[in-house]
Amino acid sequence: MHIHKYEKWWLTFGISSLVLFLFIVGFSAFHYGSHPPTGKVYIDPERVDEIVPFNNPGVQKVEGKEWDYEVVLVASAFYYNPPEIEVPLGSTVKFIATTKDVVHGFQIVGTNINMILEPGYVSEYVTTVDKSGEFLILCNEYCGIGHSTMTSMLKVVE
Ligand SMILES: [Cu+2]
Repeated sequence: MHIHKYEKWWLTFGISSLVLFLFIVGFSAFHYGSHPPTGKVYIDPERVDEIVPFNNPGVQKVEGKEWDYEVVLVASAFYYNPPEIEVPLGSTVKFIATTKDVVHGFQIVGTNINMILEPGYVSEYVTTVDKSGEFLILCNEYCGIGHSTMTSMLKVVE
């Protein structure tokens, strides 16, 4: 069978890009641990305000867990509750977040913390805060007319 040389180049290009993309997906999943929401916890998005722990959003000190603080966060168009988070430097923090309406993002600018919040799912992330200062939290999933104003602030204090 004869294959034209341009056809060969095109096949080589196609197959190489596929292999490259699969490698990038695999590398970010296994090396950086990026993955979709756990899928372990489901929640009725219409009843978020009544369901523990989302009935009481905010920062809570916890004992006997692998982390020191839990930050419970509810996103809805177009704000985060709580609007401001304060945690001490060096503490291990677990973010537990969900959304009441549409898909929102949760990105802490200047860090690699970046979660997608989907209605009906709970997104979680555990991290140790080792830099003090104020970090902007913003929504990076287009969610409607007020999307650009949807922000919160993480304060890491000494
Ligand atoms: Cu948004």
